[in-house]
Amino acid sequence: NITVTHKLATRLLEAGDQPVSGQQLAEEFGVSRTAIWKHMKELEEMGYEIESVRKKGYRIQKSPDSLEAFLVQSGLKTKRLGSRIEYLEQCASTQIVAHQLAQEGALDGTVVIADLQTEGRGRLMRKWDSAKGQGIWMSIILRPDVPPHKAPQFTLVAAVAIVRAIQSITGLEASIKWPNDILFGNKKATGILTELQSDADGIQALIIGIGVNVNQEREDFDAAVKEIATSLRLESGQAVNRRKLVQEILRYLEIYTEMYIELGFGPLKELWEGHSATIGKAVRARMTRETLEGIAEGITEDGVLQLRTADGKLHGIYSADIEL
Ligand code: BT5
Repeated sequence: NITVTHKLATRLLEAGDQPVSGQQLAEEFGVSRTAIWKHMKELEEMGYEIESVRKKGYRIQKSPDSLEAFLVQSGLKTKRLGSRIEYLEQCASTQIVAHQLAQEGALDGTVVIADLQTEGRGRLMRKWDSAKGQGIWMSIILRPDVPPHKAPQFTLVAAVAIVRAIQSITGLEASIKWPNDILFGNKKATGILTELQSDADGIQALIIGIGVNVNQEREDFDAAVKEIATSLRLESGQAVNRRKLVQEILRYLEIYTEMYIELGFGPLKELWEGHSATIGKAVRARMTRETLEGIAEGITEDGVLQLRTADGKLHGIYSADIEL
């Protein structure tokens, strides 16, 4: 049965390099050693490489790059985020699924992850290219007790969390383009989409959508984004373990959202500025009604971009597409 196999995988993943003996596993799981051996064969069929160390036991050498819930949860170092994970092989958009779950009462910290999105979306209903098995396509439901106008700040908080997580797993230094892009040079590796369910009482749920290009090669991108997109693999020259990156993103996101809720945006503003690709630069800000050019001087305590135009005027920008 699949659940014992999953639990075995979790047990061995948590043991890391340390082999666990068949005898011990048999005792822990209340089954025979032959049964344990059969489960190991099942794991191998699922794509695990298992080493059996003489006289010492079993150890996982390689696990499949799968984002199934039990795998993401094993070794996850969070209290709230990911306490419930809905993994889908395929869906239209994890945002749609998460909105639905939030409406049905899903708790703070619920995460929806898909291996493939057929209608992944960006802001203003733009398309988000979500190749199968090669990225992290996930939506996180938060239920913070903050007023609705603070929702956009969560995009900035998430950006800091993702940049830190990418650095911790790959050593790569990405930069943030206000408000929601994570870049290497001028190519986009990650987009963030924060959406809101609110009523007269305030925020009911925040749905933070995160799309990270992880293991795409150049030809894996849609023609529409081939020239403007990059992946962690393209940047580092190596395949990156998506499961570990998801775990690290959730860990940092939990730390930083808690910091934000307790202390406000102040301490995060500094972290954000430290990773910013926008501040101090000449930029063009395209908004629905107008386009402004000027120097991006900074962001306010509320995360609003401050743009100084040639006439010396300082403009507060709440939402725009920025060209560097
Ligand atoms: C974003 O919008 O960058 C937000 C993307 C959020 C995606 C996640 S995936 C999980 C969750 N479920 C969803 O359905 N969405 C979220 P925006 O700033 O509007 O940028 C969209 C633009 O980025 C597009 O118009 C393309 O130019 C470009 N783009 C599309 N796919 C891309 C990709 N995979 N990599 C880099 N750029 C891409």
